[in-house]
Amino acid sequence: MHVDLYERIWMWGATAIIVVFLISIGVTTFSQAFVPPSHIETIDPDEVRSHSEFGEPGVTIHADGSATVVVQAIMYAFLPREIHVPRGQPVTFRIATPDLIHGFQIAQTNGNAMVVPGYVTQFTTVFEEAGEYLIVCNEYCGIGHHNMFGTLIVEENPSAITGAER
Ligand SMILES: [Cu+2]
Repeated sequence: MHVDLYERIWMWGATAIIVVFLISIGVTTFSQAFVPPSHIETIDPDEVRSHSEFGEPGVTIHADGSATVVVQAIMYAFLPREIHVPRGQPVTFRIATPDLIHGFQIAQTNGNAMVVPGYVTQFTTVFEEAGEYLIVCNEYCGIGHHNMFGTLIVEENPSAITGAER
């Protein structure tokens, strides 16, 4: 079958672009820990506020130095409003909402997930630099959406984190 030269150039060009995209997805998946956030764990939105875990959001530091952060995303805040986590340790975020879809984006990090009613959003990341980070809701959630933010403080010294995170 005869394929015109220009046609062939376009076909090879399109194929090359697809290959580049697939490689970039693969590279970012493994080098930058881009992962799907959901672990397909469900939760009744009506029970989030009184839930044994999500009803008392906060930070738990484990014996190995890693941390688990339980967050309630509500109209229009993240609870706890200020989150303290250790630097250089795996930090697992577990987030649920009692109302509607929110975003949970930790600016200037790879922490960025959707919070969907009925599901527990979970992801794990490591913060290599101590400092203060802004957490924003990046899914429009209503009239107070622009006020929906929180603060993440990555502590150089984990012993500074003492149960005052509520
Ligand atoms: Cu929101």
